[in-house]
Amino acid sequence: MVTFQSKWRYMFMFLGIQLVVMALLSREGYQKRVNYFIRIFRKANTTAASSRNHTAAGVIGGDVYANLSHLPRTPSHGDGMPYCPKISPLIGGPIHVNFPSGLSLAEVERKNPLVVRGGRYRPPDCEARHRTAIIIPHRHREHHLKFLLYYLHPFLQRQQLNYGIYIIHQAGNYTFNRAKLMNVGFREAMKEEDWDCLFFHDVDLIPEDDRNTYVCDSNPKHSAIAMDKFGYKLPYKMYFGGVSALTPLHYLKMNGFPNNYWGWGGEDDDIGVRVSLGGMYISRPSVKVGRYKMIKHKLDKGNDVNPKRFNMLAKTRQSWKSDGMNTAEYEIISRQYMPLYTNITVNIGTEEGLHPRPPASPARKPTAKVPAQVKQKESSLTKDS
Ligand code: UD2
Ligand code: MN
Repeated sequence: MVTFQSKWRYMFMFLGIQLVVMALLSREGYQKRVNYFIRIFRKANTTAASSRNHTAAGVIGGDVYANLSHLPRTPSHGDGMPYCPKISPLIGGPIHVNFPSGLSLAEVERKNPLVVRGGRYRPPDCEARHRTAIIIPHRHREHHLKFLLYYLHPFLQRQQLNYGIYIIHQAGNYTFNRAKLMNVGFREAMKEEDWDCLFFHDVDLIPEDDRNTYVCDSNPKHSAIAMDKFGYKLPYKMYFGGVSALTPLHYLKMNGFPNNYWGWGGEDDDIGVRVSLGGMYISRPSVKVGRYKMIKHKLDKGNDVNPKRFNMLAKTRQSWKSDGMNTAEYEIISRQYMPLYTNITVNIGTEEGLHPRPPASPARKPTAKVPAQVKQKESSLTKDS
C-alpha cells in the first residue's frame, strides 16, 4: 500500500514538472530561450573543435517572426509616446534562413500586419530612435525580392526602427547600372522623408543576425562583412559591396555614387575609394553579426561584366567630384505605393545620355521628317518597365 502511494506521488511530480516545462516553452519568446541554450551547448562544442569549423559550420538561428506576435495591432502613435529603449528587447540574434517554395507576397503581407502602404513601418508602442530607408536596385529579380521582403520586414521591426523600403527599378533593357540606381534612390527617398540613415541593399542578400542593426555609424558602414559566398569572411579590406549604410551627410561628402559604371563590377570598389576621398573611414559590424546568405544566381542578362572597370577605378581620384550625385540625370517613369514597398521605375538612359539617338540603319528609305521631340518621346515609350 505504502509503495503504491509513493508510486502515485512520483507520477504526479513527474507530470507536474512536465506541465511547468510545457508552459515555459509555449510562452512568447520560447524560441529565443531554446536558442540560447543551444548556443551555450554549441559554444562548448566549438571551443573543443577548431575555430575554422565554427565559421564554416554556421550558427543555428531562430524564426525571424518570433518576438513580434505580442505587438499591439492598433498602433497608438501620438504625442507623449516614450522613446523606444536604446537596445530593442525584440532582438533575438541568429536567424534561420531558408527559402520555402510556394511563398507569395500575399503571405508576406499577412505576416506583417503593421506594415503600411509603400512598405512603411513605425513601432506601435514607442517612438523610434532611428529613421532608416532601405534602397534596393532592381530589375527582373522578383523571386529574390519576395524572399528579401519576407526576412527584412520582421528583421527591421525587431530593431524597433521607423523604416521604409524603396525598390529602384531600372526601366528598359539597356545594361544595368547599380550605382546610378542608388543615386536615384537616395534623392527620391530624401524627397519623401527626412531619413537619417540610408541602407543600400542588394536584393539577394538576406541578413542572418538581427544584432546587425540597420542604423548608421559616425562613418559609412559596410554591413555585409561576412557572406556565405565568401566563406563568412571579408574578401579584402576595401570591399564595400552588398549592403552599406550612409547618412545623408556621408553621401553628400563623397558626392554619392558613380553614374558611369554600366554592367557588372567595379562600382562597389569605386564607392569604397570615395569614402576615403570624402575624408571618412569604413566602419563595420563584427563578423559574428554581419552575416548574410546570398540567394544563388547566375550573371543576369543585361548585366555583362564591365570590361572598363579597372581603367575607371584607376581614375576615381580625378573623377569623383565631377561624376556622382551632382551629375545624376534621370527621369522618373512611375512611383507606386505597394503594400510592402515603394516602387520607383526610372529611366537612367545609357552611356550616350538620357535620350540617346537610335542607331542609324544603313539602308534607310527616305521618310517624312519627324521632329526631334517626337522621336525622343517615342524612344522613351518603347522602354518597358
Ligand atoms: C556583387 C556585389 C554587389 C555588386 C556587384 C557588382 C556581393 C554580395 N555583391 O554582387 O554589391 O557590387 O557584385 O556589380 O558581392 N540587379 C538586379 N537585376 C539585374 C542585375 C543586378 O536587380 O539584372 C541588382 C540586384 O539588387 C543584385 C545587385 O544588383 O543583387 C548586384 O548584382 P548581382 O547580384 O548580379 O552581382 P553579385 O552577386 O556578383
Ligand atoms: Mn548577387
